Amino acid sequence: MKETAVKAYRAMEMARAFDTKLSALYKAGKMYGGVFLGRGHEAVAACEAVFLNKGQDVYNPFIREQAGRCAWGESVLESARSYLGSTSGCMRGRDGNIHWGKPAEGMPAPISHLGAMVSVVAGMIMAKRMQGHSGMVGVLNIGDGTTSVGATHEGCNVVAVEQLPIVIVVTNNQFAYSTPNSQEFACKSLTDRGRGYGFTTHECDGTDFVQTLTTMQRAITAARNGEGPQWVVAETLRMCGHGEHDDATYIPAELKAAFAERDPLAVARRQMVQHGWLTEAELAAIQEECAAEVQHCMAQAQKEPTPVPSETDWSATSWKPSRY
Ligand SMILES: Cc1ncc(C[n+]2csc(CCOP(=O)(O)OP(=O)(O)O)c2C)c(N)n1
Repeated sequence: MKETAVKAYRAMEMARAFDTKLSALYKAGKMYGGVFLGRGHEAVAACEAVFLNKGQDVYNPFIREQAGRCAWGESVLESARSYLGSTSGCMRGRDGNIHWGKPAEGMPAPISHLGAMVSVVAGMIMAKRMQGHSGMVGVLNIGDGTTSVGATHEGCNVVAVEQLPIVIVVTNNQFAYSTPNSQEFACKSLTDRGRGYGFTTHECDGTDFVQTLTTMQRAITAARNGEGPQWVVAETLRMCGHGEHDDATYIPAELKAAFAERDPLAVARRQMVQHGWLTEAELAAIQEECAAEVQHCMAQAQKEPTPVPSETDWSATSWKPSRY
């Protein structure tokens, strides 16, 4: 477990360093579009993706899963390029956001429409099954708010009926934009929703690194071993606004206080030392490496050209993907 834990932890540090830089650039007026951070989501994202294999599996992170993108094996350079509109990025400078993907490598680009990706991942996994593949698993992220969207329901139903090897990770960060859980759903727990579709369900404290790691391992292994679709509800708090344009003043002080000691990064650092997986000096070295890597990648993406509108072929279909 040590190697897996260290890999996941490093991805969390990289994502936090990236978010910190991204937020600074946003506040400096250097970003063209919205900026969406994953503060509070790092353990969930890193611990799911660390059990996946690029080339075999399907992984669909959403806007708060930078740590998952890193654990899947992507450099933060790709996210920097997407946010900054670099033509060297896989979206060729057209995204200006975090909706990027490399479908040929098993990571579809998520779209904003909540719930739409459930059926996309289901389709990708069904295609693999029709091609005779086995042993693959699809993991996708949805939020508490997304569980109420019609497209989510339709997609989940197909996943369950087809008994697809898919793990749906519901990160309950207590709010859908500014709407609190109490106004989002009337069932006792979001786990009930997964059970209703016919998924096997799991729950974890998404701020507890070790608990999240073992829960994800159990769910992903079960899906991979043919035990049908799995539904994981991970509880955390979004430690920021919906985007950096949102000051999150609607999050009650008591709730913030209740989570004050539970920053997933702080918990993970403590647990890495407690388990003897890393020393304090090694933790510090990883944090420094991540900060340097983020600095380098942001600087690199800022130097790269952005599309020239008059010369760019904006057609979505005329371009043949050669790289991804
Ligand atoms: C179909 C659809 N309806 C509404 C929106 C607008 N919208 C964007 S994010 C969001 C809240 C999402 O909440 P949640 O699923 O809990 O994820 P979180 O942002 O909390 O991580 C909403 C309503 C959308 N993108 N798509």
